[in-house]
Amino acid sequence: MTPAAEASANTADFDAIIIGAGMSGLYQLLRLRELGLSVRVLEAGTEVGGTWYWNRYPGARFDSESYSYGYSFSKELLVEWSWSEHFSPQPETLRYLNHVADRFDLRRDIEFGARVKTAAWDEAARRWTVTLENGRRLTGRFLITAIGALSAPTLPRIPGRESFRGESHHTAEWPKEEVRFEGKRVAVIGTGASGVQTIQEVAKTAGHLTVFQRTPNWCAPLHNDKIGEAEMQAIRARYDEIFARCAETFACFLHTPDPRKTFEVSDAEREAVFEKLYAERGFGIWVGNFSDILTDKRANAAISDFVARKIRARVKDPAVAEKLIPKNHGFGTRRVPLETRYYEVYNQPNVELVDLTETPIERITETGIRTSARDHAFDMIIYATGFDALTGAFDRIDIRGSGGRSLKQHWSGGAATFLGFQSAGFPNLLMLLGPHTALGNIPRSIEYCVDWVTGLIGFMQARGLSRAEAPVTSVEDWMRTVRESSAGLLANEVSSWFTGVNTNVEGKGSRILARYSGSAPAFRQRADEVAAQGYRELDLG
Ligand code: N01
Repeated sequence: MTPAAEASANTADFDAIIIGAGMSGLYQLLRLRELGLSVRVLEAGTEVGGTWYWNRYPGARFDSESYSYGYSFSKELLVEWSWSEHFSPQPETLRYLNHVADRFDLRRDIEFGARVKTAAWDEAARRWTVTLENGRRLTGRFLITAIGALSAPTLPRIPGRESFRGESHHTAEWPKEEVRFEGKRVAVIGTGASGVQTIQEVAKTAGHLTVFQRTPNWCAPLHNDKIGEAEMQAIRARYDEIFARCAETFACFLHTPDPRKTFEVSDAEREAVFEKLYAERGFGIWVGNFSDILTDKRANAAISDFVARKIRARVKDPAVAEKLIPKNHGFGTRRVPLETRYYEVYNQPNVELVDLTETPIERITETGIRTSARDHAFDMIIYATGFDALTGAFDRIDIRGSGGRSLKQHWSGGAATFLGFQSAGFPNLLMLLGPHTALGNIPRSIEYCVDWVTGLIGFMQARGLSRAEAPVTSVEDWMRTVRESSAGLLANEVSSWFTGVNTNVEGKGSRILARYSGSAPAFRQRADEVAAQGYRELDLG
């Protein structure tokens, strides 16, 4: 046999290849099996779980309510599973996803330790050829990416990083073995949602913890609590109501915005609303607040001032409190980390805050971190430095569409998609949580996207169609909606992954239209219309 013939004989062929066995990949597998398709899921990790497999850093947990976060598609699953906390810790969520994989017998179609390196569209065969890092090849009619929006971890570009002789871990690549902090001098770089959760946990046992903060974030209390059996029973009885609520809210959380504007009420009433939200569980203070806090500067200043006062009240040293209060962006214009005694950590004698705007990091040394002020010695450095969000996981696979066009190249000035599901020039590539899909409470978005993709494939199957591509006109149309829905948001003026900025990634230093900021119901309405009209906005053949 010629090498080419041999390669082709060894190439397993499927109706659909799914990349990733996280929450999206698992549910997509289940739905495509129902259509009778042959499916192979390729998972880089050694277990199911995706985000909840990789992010095992200390203190990792949901910050949307557990019972609004789990899958809703199976009544049996809802009945048999108990959440032990209002905001489930990572080990429990990983157990849950393993339970789902077992319950629906999903593992037999999942290949673990299978990291996808390249994917190329073959127009003549109307198939994708996928190559793994180990050299194996597979082909599939459809290629479905279930690779997550926040799954490509990034390390800071600080000189000397490789020279550090102690332990170092990125939060999203945390080891499976237990990592202990007792008696150790630990550094955490980064104060986003991952950093905040890590810091408040590590501070409990570390000999000394130094937090390196470049930009403080506006954090609000999580108010987590245990869920007893009786309370879980009551939650089970309300599942229909819970998911119906998630389906109607802006970002699929349980909290609905107050329809009033910030200054429509008296000063006393406004203060009382803020106090109530600050004392309540979850994201209410962000997404259940007065309707104009994210668009009106004066309204935003009011809630920012309220949270700043809380920080000052909770942090004993006024100079430290001031460093923890954001000065270059308002409350909610970046992702709000939810915290549990985070600010009190800075009252502990074993915790120190280094403000990198005053004393930037110059380099990592063999023994620790050198700032412009001095050398800090460490046994461990934790990088809570985030992700190449939204497009990073795509960029890490060499994806080639029609005529060998590279997706990374195609998106180099910013991604362009039709509803986040497809990009022009990449037939039969279907993206779950692709750029410009509605995000919010992620599993709610996942279930919708998987159902939509399943609907499209079922539609094509029933009509003997084998090729689907979003034409440029449809992409342009959706991108117009994306632009319009983002107009007037204060978040547009702030650098964060919301606006596509990651200073650790070449070419991602400036703000772009990185995500869809309209409501989830509006997104679903648009995508439902596309389906109801027979996917006329796609080129099907
Ligand atoms: O990442 P981030 P994350 N030198 O990008 C700093 C989701 N999530 O992993 O702000 C010094 O928010 C960076 O500083 P700056 C959630 O959607 C969910 O924390 O760029 N510092 C920032 O402080 C979240 O939004 C959950 O100035 C550097 C931090 O690192 C998203 O994931 C839990 C630096 C990165 O923060 C990402 O959160 C956790 C450098 N060179 C995460 N480079 C839950 O649902 C970066 N930083 C519970």
